[in-house]
Amino acid sequence: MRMSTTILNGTVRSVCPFDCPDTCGLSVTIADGKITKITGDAAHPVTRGAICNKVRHLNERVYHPDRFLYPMRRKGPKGTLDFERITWEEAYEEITTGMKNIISEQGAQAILPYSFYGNMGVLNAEGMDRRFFHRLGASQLDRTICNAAGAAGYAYTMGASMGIDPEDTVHTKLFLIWGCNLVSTNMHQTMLAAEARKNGAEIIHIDVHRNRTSAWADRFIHLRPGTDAALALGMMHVIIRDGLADQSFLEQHALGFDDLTAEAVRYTPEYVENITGVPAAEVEELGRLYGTTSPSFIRIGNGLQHHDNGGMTVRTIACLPALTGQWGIRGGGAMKGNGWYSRLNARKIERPDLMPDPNVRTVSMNQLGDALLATANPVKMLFVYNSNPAVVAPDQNRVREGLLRNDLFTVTHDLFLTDTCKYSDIVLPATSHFENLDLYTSYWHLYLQLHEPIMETMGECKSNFTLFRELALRLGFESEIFDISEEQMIREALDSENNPLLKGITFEALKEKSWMKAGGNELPSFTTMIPTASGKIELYSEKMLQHGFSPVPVHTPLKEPENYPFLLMTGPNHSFINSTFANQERLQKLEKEPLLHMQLDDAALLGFQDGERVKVRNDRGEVEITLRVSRDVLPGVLVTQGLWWDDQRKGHQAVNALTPQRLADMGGGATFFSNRVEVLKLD
Ligand SMILES: Nc1nc2c(c(=O)[nH]1)N[C@H]1C(S)=C(S)[C@@H](COP(=O)(O)OP(=O)(O)OC[C@H]3O[C@@H](n4cnc5c(=O)[nH]c(N)nc54)[C@H](O)[C@@H]3O)O[C@H]1N2
Ligand SMILES: Nc1nc2c(c(=O)[nH]1)N[C@H]1C(S)=C(S)[C@@H](COP(=O)(O)OP(=O)(O)OC[C@H]3O[C@@H](n4cnc5c(=O)[nH]c(N)nc54)[C@H](O)[C@@H]3O)O[C@H]1N2
Ligand code: SF4
Ligand SMILES: [Mo]
Repeated sequence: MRMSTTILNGTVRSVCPFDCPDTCGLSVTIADGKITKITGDAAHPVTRGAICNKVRHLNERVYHPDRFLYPMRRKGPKGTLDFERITWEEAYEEITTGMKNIISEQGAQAILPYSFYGNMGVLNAEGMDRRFFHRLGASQLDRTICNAAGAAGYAYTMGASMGIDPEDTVHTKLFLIWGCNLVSTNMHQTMLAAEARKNGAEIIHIDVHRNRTSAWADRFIHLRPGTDAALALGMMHVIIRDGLADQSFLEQHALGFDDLTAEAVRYTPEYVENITGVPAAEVEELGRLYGTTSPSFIRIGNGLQHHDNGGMTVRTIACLPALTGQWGIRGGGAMKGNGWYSRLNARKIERPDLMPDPNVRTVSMNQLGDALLATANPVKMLFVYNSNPAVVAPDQNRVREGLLRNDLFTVTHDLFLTDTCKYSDIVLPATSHFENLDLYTSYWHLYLQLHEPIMETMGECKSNFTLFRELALRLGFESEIFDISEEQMIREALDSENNPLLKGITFEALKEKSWMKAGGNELPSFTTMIPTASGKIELYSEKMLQHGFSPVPVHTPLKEPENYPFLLMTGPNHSFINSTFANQERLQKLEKEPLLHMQLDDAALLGFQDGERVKVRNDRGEVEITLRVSRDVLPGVLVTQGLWWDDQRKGHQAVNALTPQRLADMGGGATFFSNRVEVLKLD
C-alpha cells in the first residue's frame, strides 16, 4: 500500500518484525525521507529503549544494494541465480496459469505453501496468505519447525502456551534459564532478570553449551543433550523426599501428585548423574535450592525441545513450579511461550471454512525433502514466503534435491535472493515491514502493537498481504472476502469473542496508544484459568495416556541411532535471526566464521588442533568447518551456531545438511539437535 503522506523528517514509532520473543517497540529517525537511525522505544514498557545490534542497523538491510526490487523469471538452470526481469503482470500470469493447470490435472493439493515467521506481522505471516491458500484448496503446511514439540508438551501440563507475565520476573528470587540462550535470543528477559538479581535473585543456566548466557549467569549446570527430564525428575525426587512439596497447593490446583511421586522415587541423584552427567551432589543442591526458594521462575527455552524427546522434556520441567506452589505468587512460575494471552481471531482472518476439502493432506514443514521427492501424489508447485527452506529445513540435501526437480514450479517471495531463490522459477520482491500496515503480538510479553508504514514502498515490492490479495482477485475469488484493506483485516483479528483479554483493544485504541497489554494490567489469577481438561495442573495426564505417552513425566532416551560418536547441536547465533541477517557484512564480520566446538579430551584423542579445518559427516551429508577446542561442551558433544547461507564460505557450513527429518515425540516438532555425526581430518 502506497503511503498517502510521506514522512520526510522526524522520529516515528515502529515495531521489530523479526521472529524474536522480544517484539520490541522501535523509535526510527528519518532525515530527508531516509531512515537514518533506529533505537529502542524508551517509552515501551518492555523494550525500555534497548534493542539488539542486529536491528540497530536495520536501515542497512532495508536499503541494502542486494535487495531485489522487481519480479524475475528463471533463465538458467535451477540452483543458479540466473534471472531475467519481468513485470508483475507477467509474473501473475505465469503463476495463475500454473495454478490453474495443476488444479485441473492433479488437484489443488499438488500446490504447497511454505512459510514461517520471517515477518511476524499478523497480516503478512498468517493473514491473507492463509485465507488465499485455504480458498485455493492447497495442501496444508504443518508449521512445526520451531516450538511444536515443546508447546505440545507444555500444554499437557498447563493446558496452553501460557506462563507468567515476564514483567513479573523482576520479583523472582531464583531464576532458572533452562535450555535457552537468553543473552542472545531474548535480551529483554535478561534485563528483567538483572533487575531480579539486584534484588537478590540467583540466576542459574542449565545447558549443554557453556555460552554467552552461562558467562552472564551466576552458575552453570552442564548436562548431556536430551537428558533434561531426568534432571527435573531428580529435582522432584529431592523435593518430595525432603518434604519440601507444597501439599496444600498441590491438593487444590494439581492433579496426580501421588502418581508423580511414584515415578520420581526412581530418580535418585546418583541415577540422574548417570543419565545427565551432572554430579549427584549438584542434583541434590539444585533440588534443595529450588525446593526452598520462592518465588522461583523457570524460563524454558526452545533449544532443549529440538530433540526426539523434546515434548516430554518440556512437559516434565513444566511440572516443577506446581510442586513448590509457585503459580500465583508474583514472580513465581514458568514460561515457555505466552502466545495464549494475545491470541487473535484466527478463524476470522484465516478463514479455514473456505477450504473446498477440509480433509486435504497436511505436509510437515520438517519433512519438506521427503515431500518434494515423493512420487505418489507429488507436489507440483511450491510457494515460499517468510522462510528460507533451502537453509533452515532439516536434511538439506534431500530438500535441495527436491527443489532441483524440473517438473516442480517454485515461486519465492523475499527481500533478498536467498539460497531458496536459487531454486525458484519466479522470484517476487517483498516489502520490508517498514513499508506495511500490520498488527504485532509477541510470544513472550503481553503487548499488542500497531505498525503504520513509515516509508515509501521500494521499487516494485509488494507485501505478502497485497501479493495474496491480488492473486486471489486474479483467480476470480470472491471480492467481498479478498478485496479488503489491511485495516479491515486488523479489525477482524481483534474481534476476538473467544479471548476476553483483548477487550477494549481496538484499531482506534491501538492507533492512539501504539501498544496495549492483553488483559490490561489485571490478568485473572493463574490458578483460576488453567485451560486443561481438569482445570488443574496435570502432573498425571489422562490425555497423554490416550495419546500413547506415559501419563506421568519420565526420561526417554533419544532415538537417533548411535552409529556415530558425537551429538551435534546446531543452534542459532547472536548476530543473525535464523538465516535472516546472514547476508549482511557487518553481522557476518561479528560472527567471523562458523565454528565447531569440541571438548578438549575428544580433540586430543582424535589428534585435532584448535583452529584446524575438519569434515563433519553422517549418512545425510557433510560440512567443512573450523574447529574450536575448549571445555565449553562435554565429551561426545559438539556445538555450532548460526544458519549461514550456503555460498558464504569456502567449503561452507550448511549445517542442515546433517540434521534429520525425523519428528519429535510430540506436536510433529523438529529434531535438529538429536543429530549424530563423526568428525574427520580433511584429506
Ligand atoms: N540472536 C538471535 N535471537 C533469536 C534467534 C536467532 O537466530 N538469533 N532465533 C529466534 C527463534 S526463531 C527462536 S525459536 C529462539 C530460540 O532461542 P532459544 O530458546 O534460546 O533456543 P536455542 O538458541 O535454539 O537453544 C537454546 C539453548 O539450548 C541449548 N541446548 C541444546 N540442546 C539442549 C538440551 O538437550 N538441554 C539443554 N538444557 N539445553 C540444550 C543450546 O546449547 C542453547 O544454548 O530465539 C529467537 N531469537
Ligand atoms: N539446524 C537448525 N535449523 C533450524 C533451527 C536451528 O536452531 N538449527 N531453528 C529453527 C527455527 S526455531 C526456526 S523458527 C526456523 C526459521 O526459519 P525461517 O522462518 O525460514 O527463518 P529465516 O531463515 O529467518 O528466513 C525468513 C525469510 O523471510 C524473509 N522475509 C522477511 N520478511 C518478509 C516479508 O515480509 N515477506 C516475505 N515474503 N519474506 C520475508 C527473510 O528475508 C528471510 O529470507 O529455522 C529452523 N531451523
Ligand atoms: S530482534 Fe529481538 S531484541 Fe532485536 S530489536 Fe527485534 S525484537 Fe528486539
Ligand atoms: Mo524458532
